[in-house]
Amino acid sequence: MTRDSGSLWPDTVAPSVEQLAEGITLLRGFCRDEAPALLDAIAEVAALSPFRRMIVPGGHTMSVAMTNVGALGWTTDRTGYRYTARDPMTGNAWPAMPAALLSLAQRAAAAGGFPGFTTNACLINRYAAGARLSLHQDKNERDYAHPIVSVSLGLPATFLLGTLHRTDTPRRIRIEHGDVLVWGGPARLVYHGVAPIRQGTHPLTGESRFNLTFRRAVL
Ligand code: MD6
Ligand code: FE
Repeated sequence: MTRDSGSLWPDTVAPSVEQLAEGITLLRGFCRDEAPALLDAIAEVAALSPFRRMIVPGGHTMSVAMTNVGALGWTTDRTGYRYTARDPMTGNAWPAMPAALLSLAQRAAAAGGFPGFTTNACLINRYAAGARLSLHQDKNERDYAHPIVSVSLGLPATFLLGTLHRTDTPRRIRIEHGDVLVWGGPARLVYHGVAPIRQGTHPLTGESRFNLTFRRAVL
């Protein structure tokens, strides 16, 4: 099989490193080999803290279903966005971060120029066809010295990469299964989003896309 065969999944191309902006590195294919283990870990998390569609302060229900793993988890309801130590749906602590996830976050951060990253919070997003994430900044962590490591699995996405100014037209970047974005330093508060996911079937995730964003947050 050749690498440019049109019949191949686009996520079978060779891993590569792309600097998208100062502080933003796209590690293409970085976690492709460990994807099955990552998906097993997601299923274990979801068995304890199920995926749910949260309500934003404006009253709308998000199209993306979310859960969390790690000491802290990101949530939203009508009263606002915040990190919590407990899952508001179950009343229990968020599931503990599996070693496989911790290890990936550390290795990817180092490869993206942020050695020594110790994550304590990972938001897990699940997208069905049509689900999207509107332009936002990640600014509930309160300490922006730490990077974010973003892992994509399953169906591809068009990532919208903006600037520090909300009104600038974002670049459109195709993100595939196994790609990892490392995001920090001067880019930490850049606006970004995800265009509506196109219908499809991925051999490992079926009709879904998963995204994990590893952060370091404080309550
Ligand atoms: C997603 N990602 O890819 C959503 N945030 O589904 C994010 O919102 C994100 O990829 C901060 C840093 C990297 C990201
Ligand atoms: Fe984000």
